[in-house]
Amino acid sequence: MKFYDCKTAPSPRRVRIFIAEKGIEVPAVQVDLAGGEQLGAAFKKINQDCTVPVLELDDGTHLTEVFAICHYLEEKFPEPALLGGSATERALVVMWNTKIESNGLAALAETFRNRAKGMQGRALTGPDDYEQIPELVDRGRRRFELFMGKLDRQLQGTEYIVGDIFTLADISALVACDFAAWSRISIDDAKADLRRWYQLVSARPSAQA
Ligand SMILES: N[C@@H](CCC(=O)N[C@@H](CS)C(=O)NCC(=O)O)C(=O)O
Repeated sequence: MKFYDCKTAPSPRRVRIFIAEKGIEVPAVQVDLAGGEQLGAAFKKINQDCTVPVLELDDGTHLTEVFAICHYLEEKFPEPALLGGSATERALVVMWNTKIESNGLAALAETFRNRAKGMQGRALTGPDDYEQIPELVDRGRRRFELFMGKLDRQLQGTEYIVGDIFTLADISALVACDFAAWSRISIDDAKADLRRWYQLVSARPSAQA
């Protein structure tokens, strides 16, 4: 296997944490996103969507999308389970991971990509250029702040997002909370359960990945 990574980007970090929790070694190559390597002909052959992470399998298959990569790694390296144990847990992990992607990470990307100078003309990932829409900066911020309230309510009375087990949902939410800092969004004092959870998951060695 070969892992196409970018040390500074949030999406591949989700996979790096997943790999660290599994205790496996996957050789990684860094893709220079700031330099536009993802838009070049060589990388387009690997992923026509021009994004990282990508996991290259030994038969040459390229897996893109964080969830697809984690799903594959969970099948190949089942322990420790990071996508849930029972049918209900597995469904809840998919459910929360989907919510975190669409209401959390996408909201933050909206804020960041429509504001940052370096993202002018690159407001969306992919091979096609999109201009920034300044109105989306505040909307994305508001969406994420409201979503943190939902996470806080979900965490009332549970250690992790899906009950008492650490899962991909926690990994995705941790990466989202750290990505939020890029837009100077932090967890306010009123969200006591979210703060408690953030300290817990940030203290895991895998959070350094
Ligand atoms: N839905 C994708 C999102 C991947 C993504 O957005 N990756 C970003 C880095 S966080 C990227 O490759 N950006 C390239 C660019 O900005 O051109 C996934 O789950 O893997």
